[in-house]
Amino acid sequence: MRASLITTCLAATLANVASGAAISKHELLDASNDHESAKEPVKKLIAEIQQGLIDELSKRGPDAACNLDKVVYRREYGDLTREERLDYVRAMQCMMDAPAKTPASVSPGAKNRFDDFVVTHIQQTFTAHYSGNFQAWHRWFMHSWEKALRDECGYKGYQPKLIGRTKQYWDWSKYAEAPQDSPIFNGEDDSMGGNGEYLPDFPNSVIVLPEGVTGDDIELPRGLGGGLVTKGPFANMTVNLGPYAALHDTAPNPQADGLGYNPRPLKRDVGPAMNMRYANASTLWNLLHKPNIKEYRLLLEGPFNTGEIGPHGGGHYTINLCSGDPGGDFWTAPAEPAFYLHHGMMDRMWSLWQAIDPETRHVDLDAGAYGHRTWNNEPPSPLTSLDDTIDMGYVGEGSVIREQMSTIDGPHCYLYK
Ligand SMILES: *[C@@H]1O[C@H](CO)[C@@H](O)[C@H](O)[C@H]1NC(C)=O
Ligand SMILES: *[C@@H]1O[C@H](CO)[C@@H](O)[C@H](O)[C@H]1NC(C)=O
Ligand SMILES: [Cu+2]
Repeated sequence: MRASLITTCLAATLANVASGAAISKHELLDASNDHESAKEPVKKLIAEIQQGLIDELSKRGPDAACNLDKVVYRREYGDLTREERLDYVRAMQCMMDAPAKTPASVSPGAKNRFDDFVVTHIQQTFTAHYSGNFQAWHRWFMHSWEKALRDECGYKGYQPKLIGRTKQYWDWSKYAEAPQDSPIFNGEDDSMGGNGEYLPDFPNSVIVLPEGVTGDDIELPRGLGGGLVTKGPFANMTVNLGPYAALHDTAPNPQADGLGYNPRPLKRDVGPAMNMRYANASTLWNLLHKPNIKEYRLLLEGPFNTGEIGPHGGGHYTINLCSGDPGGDFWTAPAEPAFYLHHGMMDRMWSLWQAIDPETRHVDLDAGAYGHRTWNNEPPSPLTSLDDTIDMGYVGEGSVIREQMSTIDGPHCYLYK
């Protein structure tokens, strides 16, 4: 199964790589003006959908479990105040300092509370991606993260109307031309840490098509880092788990399941190429116009075994495919501090898309091959149902998919700004 997502780092030296020149912002924009021209229409469309959600909540009475008075908002990371960002960083570091709940017999690599989340994700990667529970599972995973931050680390970002809960998100389109300079990766003390140190001789990212699949491999310019993260709160952070997939220059995990202890420093190669190619403003526009969950998922994640990886893959791999460690490894991705901002955006887009046609989109899970219990229905499995359970392992309580279909019903009461 590993083969289906194989990516390699071609030891290529394209002219711009050898000379160390950064990819030009204009080169990318000139390739297509979609991103630029989609920015305003997307903003308007999202504002309209959000207004609809507010109207809906304002019709609910004072006794409703979720209404306009109770709802909380999750905001874009760059839109938080400095104090809010610092509190988020502090709470995440507190999770890294707290003991793991996962027993060493389950995962010798789980060294702290932050790692518990990585373990659960690695264990369930093949049933929680390209599968029917993908979005519901990650919505609950995010909720569990937020709850642990609040209950175990005193995270304050939960007061209604003052501060969004976590699920601060990263609007992919907002910094697509230069994500390395965004408030998320700029290396300031209120960021998720800086880019990796710039390594001049560094491979590009190549998405290799599996044998038998027609089309060309997709090669994208490397990012502007490649080495260790040396700035910001997560400089010198130790990654304990994974990788599961092969990463450039990273020793394999001592266990085949990726759960062994493999301490190493955080690495990134953040840059615009991946972000612009897969997660620009026109991508958001296209996503919001998909007529059903099957087509939505096909754009979000790309058709299986093709070079298209959609904004889900594009956001992950903006940290970089081959050298982002652990950001480039699908399985170990939650060990990358920016993971939760990326999946906040995933959850935001799903909730906005759902709100366009709630009657259908809060119940319809059939996403074709992506609607089954296993990854791309391999090995063949039943379709996911709303009654299927969600297991969070040592992270926290489980749930049921039905409870995850709306952000303003069941256990949830939040909107995105
Ligand atoms: C990271 O580690 C290096 C080498 O041990 C040290 O020189 C540097 O000050 C550390 N940086 C931070 C931000 O802790
Ligand atoms: C923006 O994303 C779309 C996919 O949603 C892609 O087809 C297009 O080429 C991207 N634009 C740029 C400038 O890369
Ligand atoms: Cu995931």
